Amino acid sequence: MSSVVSYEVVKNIGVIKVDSPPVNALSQAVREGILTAVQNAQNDDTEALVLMCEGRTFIAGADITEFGKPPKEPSLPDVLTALENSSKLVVAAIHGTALGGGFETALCCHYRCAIASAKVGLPEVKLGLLPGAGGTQRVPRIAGAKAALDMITKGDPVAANKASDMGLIDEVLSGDDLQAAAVAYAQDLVESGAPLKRVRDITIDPASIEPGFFDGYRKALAKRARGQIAQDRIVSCVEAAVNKSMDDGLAVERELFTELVTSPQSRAMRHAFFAEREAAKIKDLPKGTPVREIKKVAIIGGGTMGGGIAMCFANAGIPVVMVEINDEALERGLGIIRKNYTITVQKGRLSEQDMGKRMELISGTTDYADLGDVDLAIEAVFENPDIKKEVFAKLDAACKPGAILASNTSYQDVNLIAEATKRPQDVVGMHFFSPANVMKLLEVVRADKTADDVLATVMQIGKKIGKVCALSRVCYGFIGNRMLQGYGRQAHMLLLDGATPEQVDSAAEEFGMAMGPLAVGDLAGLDIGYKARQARTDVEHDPKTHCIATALVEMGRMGQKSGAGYYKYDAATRARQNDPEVEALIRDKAKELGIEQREISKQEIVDRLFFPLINEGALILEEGIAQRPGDIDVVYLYGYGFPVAKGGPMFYADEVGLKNVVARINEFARTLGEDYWQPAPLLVKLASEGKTFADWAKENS
Ligand code: 3H9
Repeated sequence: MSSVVSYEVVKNIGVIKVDSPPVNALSQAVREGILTAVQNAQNDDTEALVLMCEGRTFIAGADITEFGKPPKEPSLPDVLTALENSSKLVVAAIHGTALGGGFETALCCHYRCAIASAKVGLPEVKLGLLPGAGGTQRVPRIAGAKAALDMITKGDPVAANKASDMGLIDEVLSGDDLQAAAVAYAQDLVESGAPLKRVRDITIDPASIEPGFFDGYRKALAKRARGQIAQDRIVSCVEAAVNKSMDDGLAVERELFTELVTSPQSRAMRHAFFAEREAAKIKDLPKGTPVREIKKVAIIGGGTMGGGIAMCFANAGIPVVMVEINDEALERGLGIIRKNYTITVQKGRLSEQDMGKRMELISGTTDYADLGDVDLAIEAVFENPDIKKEVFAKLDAACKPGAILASNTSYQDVNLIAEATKRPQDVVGMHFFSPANVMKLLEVVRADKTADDVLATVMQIGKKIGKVCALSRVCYGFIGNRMLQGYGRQAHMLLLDGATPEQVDSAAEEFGMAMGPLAVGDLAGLDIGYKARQARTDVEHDPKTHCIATALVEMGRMGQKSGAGYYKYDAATRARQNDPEVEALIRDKAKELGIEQREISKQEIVDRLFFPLINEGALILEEGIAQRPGDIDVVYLYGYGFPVAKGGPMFYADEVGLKNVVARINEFARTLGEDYWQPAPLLVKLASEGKTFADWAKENS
C-alpha cells in the first residue's frame, strides 16, 4: 500500500485511510494511494468502503504547493471518477474540515457522514480559484443553485448540522470514534440495500430558476468582490450546472479553473495564504520554545481600542479584567462593549445567550492591586510616552512574576517602555488595529530584551484569538505605520500637484484598496494625525506634506465625525461628496508654495502612492525590522485593506518587476525632487541582479 494511504478490512467494510500530515492535502501520493485502494477493493470480499483520514482533519483540499507546476498523474478528476463509479458503495467519513478538493472527494462518494464538530466547504475563491473537481456541478445538484452560489462565492465552511440540512451530509454521527461509527453506518446502508447514490445523476430543472437570477447574482457580486474574477467564473459554472449536462458542466468548470489557476490574481492570493502562515513563525526562535499559559488577561484602558481588545479575548473564552482610572470611565468602557455585542445580536450574528457568556468573562477594576492573577496585561492608553511608562511601572509592581506586559502602542519605542519595568524580558508590543475586535492583524513588536518564550506565547495567543500575527522590530510606526507615512505624504502632495481628493481616492480604490487614503483620513478623524504631528517635536515637519490636512482641522473639518474633511458627508447616508471649498483651499495652498498645478494621470497617482510603500518596505527588510517580504505583505493585507488579489506591496513589486519600480522612482526623483524619492539600496541591488523580493526571501530563509 502507499505510504500515505492505508487499506484495512473491518468486518465486511474496507477502510481506506489517508494519513498525510499536516492536513491530508491531495498530493500526488495521496491521489495515487486512493485510486489504487479503490481499484483493488473492487475485487475483494468487502461489501462497502469507507474513506476517512488520520490526524486533525479529513482532506483539506488539493495540495496548493503543486499549483503552477507540471501536472502529475493521476489527476484528481480521474481519482474522483473511480470513486463515483465504484461498484461498491463508498462512504466518506468526515472530521475536522473537508475543504475544497477534499469536500469534492466526499461529494463523489455515495454517502457522506460526519461527526458533529466537522465542517465542510469550498474555499477555493479565497485563493482566487473555483472548485475544479466537480464542486460547482455537484453542490447545486444537491442544495440548489442559490445555496451553492452563496457557499462557493463566500468560501466559508459550513458546520455539519447545517450541511446536513442542506443535504450535503447524509448522517451526522454521534460519539468520538469516527471509524467505528462510520463502519457501522456503512453496514447499515449495506443491510438496508441502500442504492449507490451518485450526485451526477441528479438533474436540475432550468425552469426552477427565476429568469434573470444569474445576472442579478453577478451584479450583487460585482459590488462585493470588487474586481476579483473568480466570483464571476463561479457564477458561470453554476449556470452551466443548471443548463448543461454533467459532462458539459464539468468541461466548463475545468476550462475556467485552468484560466484562474494561471491568473495573477490567484498567484497573489496563494502567496497571501502561505505568507500568512509563514509570518507566524519566528526565524531564530529555537524549536520547542516553551509557551507561558494565558488564563486571564488585563486590558489597561477602556477606550475604543481597549474595549475591542477585551472583546477579542472574551470571544475566545478567556477572562478579561479591564482597568480604568475611575468608575465612570470603567462604566463607559464596559458600556461600549455591551453596545457592540448588542449590535451583533441585533444583526443575528450572536445569540443573546452567547453575548451573556461573553459579558460574564469581562470584569472591571480601578485598582491595579486586582491584577495579581493575570498572565498577560495589555496597555491601551493614550499615545503618550510618559503615561505609558507610568502604567508599565504600575503593572510591574502589581503583576505576578512571569506575567507578560504588552503595549498596544502604534508608534512608541517599546524598548523605552520596557525600561520602565524591572522585567524588560517580559515586555512586548501587541499592536492591534482598529476596530480591534474586527481587524485581523496583530503586529507583534519584539523589543531588544523580549524573551523567546514571551514571543512564542504572544504568537500562539494571537492565533487563538483569531488574529494573523506578523513580527516587527522596534522603529517609529513599526512595519505598517512606518510604511504608511510615504503613502500618506504622496496622497497629500498629489493634491498640491493638481489631483482632486476624489481622483486620488478613486485611483487607489480602483487599484483595489478598500478605501482611498484621504477617505481613510476622514473616517479615522483628521485631528488624530494633527495631534500626532504636534506631539512629534523630534522631527521637522515639511510644510508641504500636511498643510492641507492641518488647514482642514483648523477649519473644524475633522472628517466624517464633523460632517466634513477632505469631502462633505451626507448626514443620512454618509456618502462622500466633492467640496469646492476644499478644492479652492488646495489651489490656494499650492499657490502659496509656488507649485504649478497640472493634470495627473491615474497611473501616476497609483505609482506615487504605492511605490513609496515598496521602497520603505525594502528599507524595513534591510534593517531587519521585518523578517520577510511576505510578513510585510501580511501587515498590509490584514491591517491596511491592501487588495488580496495583488498579494501585498512586496508581491506586487515583484509582479511589476523591481527594475521597473526602481526606474520609476528614479524618474520621480528627477521630476518631483529627490527629497522623498531615493530608491532603497536593497531595491536597487535586487533590481540590478534581476532578482525579486521572493528570491531574497529564499536566500534569507
Ligand atoms: C483546491 O482544493 C482546488 C480543487 O477544487 C481543485 C483541484 C483540481 N495544500 O492553516 P494551518 C499547510 S484548492 C498544501 O496553519 P490550521 C499550511 O501551509 C485548496 N498545504 O492549520 C501549513 O503549513 P506549515 C482548497 C496546505 O489547523 C499547514 O498545512 N483548500 C494546505 O490552522 C497547517 O495549516 C483550502 O483552501 C493545502 N491545501 O488550519 C484549505 N492547507 O505548517 C486551505 C494547509 O508548513 N487550508 N496547508 O506552515 C486551510 O484553510 C487550513 O490550513 C485548515 C487548517 C483549515 C485546513
